[in-house]
Amino acid sequence: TSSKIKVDLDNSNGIAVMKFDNPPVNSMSLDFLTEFSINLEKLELDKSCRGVILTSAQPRIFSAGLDIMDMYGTSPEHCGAFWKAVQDMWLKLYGYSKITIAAINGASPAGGCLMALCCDYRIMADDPRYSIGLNETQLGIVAPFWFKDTLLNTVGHRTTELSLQMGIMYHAHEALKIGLVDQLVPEGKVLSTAVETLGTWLAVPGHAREISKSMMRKPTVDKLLANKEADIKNFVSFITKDSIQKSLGMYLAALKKKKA
Ligand code: CO8
Repeated sequence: TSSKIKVDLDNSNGIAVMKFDNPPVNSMSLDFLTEFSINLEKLELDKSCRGVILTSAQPRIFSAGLDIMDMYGTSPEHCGAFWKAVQDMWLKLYGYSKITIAAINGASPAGGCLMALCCDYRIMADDPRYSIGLNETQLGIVAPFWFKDTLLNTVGHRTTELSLQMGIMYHAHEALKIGLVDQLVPEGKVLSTAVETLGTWLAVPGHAREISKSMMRKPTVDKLLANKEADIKNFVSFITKDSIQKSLGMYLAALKKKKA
């Protein structure tokens, strides 16, 4: 299988850039998620790496989120394995010891937004065509508690309530306003700004920063760790329901119709 993620570690500054390269929309399939977690693990163990930037090699799209085809018309066994890969991605990234920055150079719905939210800092392309958010309810599905927690920890209770119930996708400017992203820059500067920003984070004493990060995030991570199996069971029984499969089917049809 060919690689869906390109990793480039600059040994002069310790900054690794992970570029998603899973055309057409960088959907997070089981293969993609597995490759992502392996790469992240390798970089965490690599002493020469000090921070990681996540970005996209595809034009206009950071990531379309979880691959709907892994959840639509697949077996309960497949759904379970897929969900475990989503959990493992989140556990690794949200609890990551090193500095992570999302360089969001395109659309970032659902799982794409989740991945960006797991980073320490988010820089987004200043382009009204790009939007970001947890839009799960629009697909007739429910973002699980740890997706909710990740958003809640970033934008607060009221915004999370509105955001999740309505399944809101925020345009870049709105995302900045509610604190879903930290900074907007012209598209051509997203990656260079991420590198510069990572430099300023690297200037902070690493051990103190790392403990501070863990202090903020560990309770949230521990909540899923304590409920991993139950969360998988829950997902499988929910996603394989006829009514939910029907919703996903309708959503997929609408995606294709939009194009025609
Ligand atoms: N999974 C699988 N296929 C996808 C996905 C996806 N997430 N997104 C797009 N595609 C497919 C499209 O169907 C289309 O296929 P085809 O070529 O066969 O028609 C192809 O990719 C290209 O898509 P578009 O033509 O729409 O490309 P555009 O460049 O016009 O738009 C977007 C790109 C903005 C990314 C657009 O495709 C889009 O909005 N996609 C949907 C994104 C979305 O809603 N993702 C949600 C996924 S669910 C999730 O991440 C969390 C689930 C939590 C589960 C909780 C359950 C309990």
